[in-house]
Amino acid sequence: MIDQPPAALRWDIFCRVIDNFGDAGVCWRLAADLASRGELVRLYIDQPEILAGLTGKSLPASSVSIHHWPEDHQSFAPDDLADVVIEAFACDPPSAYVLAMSDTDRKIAWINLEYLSAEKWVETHHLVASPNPRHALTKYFYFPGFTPGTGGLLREPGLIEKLKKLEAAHPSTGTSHLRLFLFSYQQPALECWLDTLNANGTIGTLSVAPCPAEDQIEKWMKAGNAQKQVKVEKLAFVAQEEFDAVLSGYDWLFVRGEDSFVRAQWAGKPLVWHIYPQDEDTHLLKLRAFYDLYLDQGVLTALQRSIYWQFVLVWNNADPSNTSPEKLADLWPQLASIYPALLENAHVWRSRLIRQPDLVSQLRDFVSHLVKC
Ligand code: TRH
Repeated sequence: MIDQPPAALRWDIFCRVIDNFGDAGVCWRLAADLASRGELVRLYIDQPEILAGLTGKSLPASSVSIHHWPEDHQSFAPDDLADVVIEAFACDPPSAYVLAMSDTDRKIAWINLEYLSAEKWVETHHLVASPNPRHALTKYFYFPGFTPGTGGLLREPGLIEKLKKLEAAHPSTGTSHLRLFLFSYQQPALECWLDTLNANGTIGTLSVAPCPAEDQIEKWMKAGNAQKQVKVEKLAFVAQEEFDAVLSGYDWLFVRGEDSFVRAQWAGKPLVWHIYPQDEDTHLLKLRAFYDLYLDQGVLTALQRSIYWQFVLVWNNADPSNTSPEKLADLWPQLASIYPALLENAHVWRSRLIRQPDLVSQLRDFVSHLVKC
């Protein structure tokens, strides 16, 4: 007997943009991945204009339908509701939508897709049920993550094959000509790092994606810092599906937020993460938790791990009294000199991630039980 593919489900993804590109970027990647597996996806977003740069011009007709966040007065009939409702980052679907969910007999799976973190507690909170205080509805926390007890990472079908082709097309130039990619927030240590690159006789290219660091670099250059060996170039913003090809052309990836940080891991290159700053420095716990895992692949020595971690701390202005930007003058040459080990570490880490089921496979599996029961 031939196995029938599971019937497509209708998915509604709700996204509110807090800032930058990450909220829309994660939701778009999820939506496109689901659609590529035959699911029917609607993406409700409060700032659809942000998607223009991410989706590029050619949105395939088969894929995702994009809708403005529903107006307050909009009501929903049972047929308007999806089989699976994803609220991204606890954004709360419109109350009329929730009311309609509570009024129907249909089994609708309601998921809160949370932020990515490597912290240990994520494993115990993943898939925990959260009963609604007002309606007979249950929402489930879904935590992406790096370990088997979590919801995994977005990794669309065909990504690994695509990366292999990209790697063959952009072989590393070794350490003689550094190719550096930068996509960061306002970066207090940037000027010191640029000085260090120049003073150090590093030869290479620093390519800067559209981000606040561009203005800083411009000011630094206007202040009489001629480009010496390291040539600085500005990159245009590319559509999300072209972003992996951009990353694959570099040896070092200085990335930020959530989605570019994950893509840098798939690219398998040493990455310096500029984490999104949070109140009360909670982001530093996330930063530590990730690098604790990432650096512990049995590849790097204790000294190499320490150099990497110190560099990351300064890059994130983690403890301004202790991590002054000037430290980069010492740390960068040390970090650059261990590049081959860092590259191997990045490869081993990626292989480990690939062995785990991806986020969409796990999510589909989980919701398939909820919509049936
Ligand atoms: O833009 P980010 O900083 O996003 C965020 C937000 O600040 C958000 O509020 C916060 O919750 C989250 O981080 C953790 O960084 P991120 O996540 O890397 O998103 C950038 C997106 O832009 C990502 O999907 C990749 C995409 N991108 C392109 O598609 N093309 C490009 O040329 C570039 C530079 C990025």
